[in-house]
Amino acid sequence: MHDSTPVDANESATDRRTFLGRAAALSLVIPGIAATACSNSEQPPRAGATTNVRPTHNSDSRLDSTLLKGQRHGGTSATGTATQGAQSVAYHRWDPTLPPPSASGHVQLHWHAHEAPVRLSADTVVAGWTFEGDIPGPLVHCRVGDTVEFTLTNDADIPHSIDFHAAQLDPKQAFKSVPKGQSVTCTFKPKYAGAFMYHCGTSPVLMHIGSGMFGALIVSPREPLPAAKDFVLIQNEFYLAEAAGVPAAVRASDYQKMLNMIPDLVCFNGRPNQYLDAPIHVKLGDRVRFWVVSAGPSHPCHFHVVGEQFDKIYLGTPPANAITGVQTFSVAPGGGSIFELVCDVAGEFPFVNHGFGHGQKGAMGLLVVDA
Ligand SMILES: [Cu+2]
Repeated sequence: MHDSTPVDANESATDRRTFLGRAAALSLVIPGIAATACSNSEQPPRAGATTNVRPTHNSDSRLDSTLLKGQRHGGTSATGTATQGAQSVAYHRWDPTLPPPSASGHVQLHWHAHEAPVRLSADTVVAGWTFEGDIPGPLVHCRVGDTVEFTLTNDADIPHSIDFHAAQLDPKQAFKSVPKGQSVTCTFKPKYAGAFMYHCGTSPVLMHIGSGMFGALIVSPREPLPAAKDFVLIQNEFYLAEAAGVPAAVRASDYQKMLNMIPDLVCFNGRPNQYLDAPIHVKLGDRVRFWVVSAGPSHPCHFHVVGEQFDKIYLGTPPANAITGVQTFSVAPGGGSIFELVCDVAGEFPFVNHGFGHGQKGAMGLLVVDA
């Protein structure tokens, strides 16, 4: 499902040196402390790597804000390998189908953080910061109480990290940033069912989510929910610079635009209007369940299905806290909600962000109910 297009290892030049200079200002070092739930692989520093460093932190912590106050960081995602080979990157539809949960109850994941160009449409490729080479990152499905054992290895020149909203862990350990070539591992058992975001938590977190480092971990309850066609929709915004300064047709993510919060594109599953172009099909009589995550980085998703009403929305962990007969419901950035509808009418039903300034920028799709 997730293309991982090879990228050219040759890195160019001035941009990279400039960026590395900035990255050095943010350089992080991992203390030799192993937490019970999380550890960091210790490796010798690379030649030229700084060792006179400040403590590990992540941007969700007060410590992080303090440490980074007034420091510079790169304002563009066009770093390292993010633009290399962009012209040949293929488009693929991001499959919204929820895969079955792990049968073993043990989910073992080892992902890589790396920079890679990602094609959003026929004419737009972004310089992405990614988990596993795609935006969003891999879709994960488990059940409450399963064991999730996760390792992130950072292949990029700047530090990255993971922050699982489905977990309850000490963020200073489990979600800490790791420099290039190092890994961080954490293990947890999701306590609640729901549609949970994960993202890179490295400062500035706005830049890392805004450049593509986010995804969804879906946690089903132990007792299965009513049979349904299950789909995952992760809404995010892209804030894109003009193509100048990077290879033609590659758009870098622009930090200043992220701060201004006026996106160029708002997408379900990383591509504008992809489910208008290739709709989601179900059959008359089906129950449809949308697991909707708002990855942001800054805007909510006001989720609505034109011509339908939601039979249920779970306000908390399902199956508890369901409300019924709902027309539109907002999912906060960093949040997730579960929407169910019963397809008792055949036809084509647009699903939209009913905040139409954002719907119009790509957060629309089509649910086709075939008779
Ligand atoms: Cu990151």
